Amino acid sequence: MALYVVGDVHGFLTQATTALRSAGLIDHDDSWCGGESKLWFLGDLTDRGPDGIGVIDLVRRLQQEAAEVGGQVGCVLGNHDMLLYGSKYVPDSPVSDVRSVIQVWALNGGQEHDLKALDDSRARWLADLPAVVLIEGYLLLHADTMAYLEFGKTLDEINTTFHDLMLKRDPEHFGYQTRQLFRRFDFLDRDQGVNNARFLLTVLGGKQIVHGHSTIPETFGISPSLVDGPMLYAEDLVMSADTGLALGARCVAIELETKASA
Ligand SMILES: [Mn+2]
Repeated sequence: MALYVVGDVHGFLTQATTALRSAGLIDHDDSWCGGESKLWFLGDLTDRGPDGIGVIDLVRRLQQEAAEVGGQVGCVLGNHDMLLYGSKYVPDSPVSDVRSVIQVWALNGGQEHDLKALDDSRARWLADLPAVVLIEGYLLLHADTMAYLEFGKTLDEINTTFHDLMLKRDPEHFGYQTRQLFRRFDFLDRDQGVNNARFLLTVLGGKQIVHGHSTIPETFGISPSLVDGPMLYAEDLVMSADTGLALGARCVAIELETKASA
């Protein structure tokens, strides 16, 4: 049983299917052929790229196909997934004193055709995504931030808080809470990064944090064309998995070491 993660796809559907095909998870028809493998996306399926809705639909279909053969496909909630969702239901909810949800979404690569095509079924699927997942000892989350602990002190508490936030669609809170997931670099800090990572793993469990959100080229100063896999840092307690598709990097399905694969 293998475990794969994919960082922020951001609407780059073709790049995502290419990556999944070369990992042997989908076939030439884009159908699941990964058997009992597990595949987790790290959030931000939409915005920036050409076909965010196509990416949502791909993940949903693979989720079904994988489940039918004992595999698993999942996704954790990203800030862009929240912004797209919020742009449909609470567009005027303030994110800051001067910006609303739909303004922040539009300024950060929001695509009008994605918003138009976000029907209730797709939106409900987004609302049901977990924010944090512990699988095979890996703590999967979207953003490299300690802000998750402001939503709860256990995985269940955090996920329930996000779920309620999505379902309630309360314009007073939605934007401000979404903003918490804009935060980043909490594990990169020279003094506190390792301590932060260790603390989060102690509270929520797991041996390594795996995140998207902050691209490897921007975070580590690497040319996008040279990024061909994840980046470990903070004494290897943290893995950065966002290769930076919107910067021109390729999409990579990263295989994580599991007891079965070791
Ligand atoms: Mn992102």
